[in-house]
Amino acid sequence: MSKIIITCAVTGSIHTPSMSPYLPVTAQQIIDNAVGAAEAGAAILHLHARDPENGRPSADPEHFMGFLPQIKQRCDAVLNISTGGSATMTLDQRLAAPKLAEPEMCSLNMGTMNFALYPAAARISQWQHDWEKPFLEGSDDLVFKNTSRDIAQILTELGEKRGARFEFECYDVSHLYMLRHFVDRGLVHGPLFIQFVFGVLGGIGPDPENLTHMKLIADKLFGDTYTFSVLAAGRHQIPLVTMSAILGGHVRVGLEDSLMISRGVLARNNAEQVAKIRRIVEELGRTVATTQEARQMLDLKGADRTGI
Ligand code: KMH
Ligand code: ZN
Repeated sequence: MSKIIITCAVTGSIHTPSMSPYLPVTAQQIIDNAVGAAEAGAAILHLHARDPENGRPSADPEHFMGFLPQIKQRCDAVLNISTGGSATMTLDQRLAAPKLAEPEMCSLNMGTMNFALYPAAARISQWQHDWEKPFLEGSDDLVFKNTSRDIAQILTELGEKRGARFEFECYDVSHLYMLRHFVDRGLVHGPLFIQFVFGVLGGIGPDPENLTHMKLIADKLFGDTYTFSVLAAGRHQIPLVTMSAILGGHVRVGLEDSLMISRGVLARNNAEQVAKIRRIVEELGRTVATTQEARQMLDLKGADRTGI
């Protein structure tokens, strides 16, 4: 089996500060968490930004540049900037920072969907910031927009023009066919790095049968031109990424996807989750890929060719 790439998604735009005191919000918290995750074995760092004043998801390039250079100085991990941002942002807002930073890697969400966060609101009694409750509760009428035109624009602006390669976020089987469509249009070229996303309310459920089915269809559509990784939300994170490691896939952890380190116990930082999945995959006999091995496997342009 190939070496296994560990991705760490440091803060994201799903969880809010009232859910965990350990959610990285300020530039320094994001830097320390990212570097700690890299030191624990993460070869790729998947990065969103937040307003340091209140922890709200931010698309502001200033917020991204408040941590990207320092992370780059302190570790050699691949910097992967989200083009998903938050479902509340316009596409232009979501692309502002990655167009400026010209990273080696960006996420690319392969379909429009519901992105229902509101069930989490019911579990919070003490709100730290006034934006949190309406942000979560308003997601019952929120569309995470990723039309074919949006996808083509991201591929052109960040891939063709700026040399980024992609973490293709596939939340359902249909997204695999959309990715195949862009391969057929000549806008996407291998090696493909496909992130199977499980457990987002609006995407495919976190059932093991869905992982084997997504892999079956991806094998059929992409053959040996792809490798897959798995992320799963909340309590499903470790079981499903472990299953991915068993099936020869890569893994993604991080506080973007789950705030927990074990049942009922909050993770104090991202490195704890990276260390946990590293222990598991090494016990399974997998060898963790270095940052350079990840770059070679995914045909990335190199850290010296970014705008960071
Ligand atoms: N938040 C994850 C479920 C992105 O940033 O582009 C998927 C994700 C999307 O990370
Ligand atoms: Zn993300």
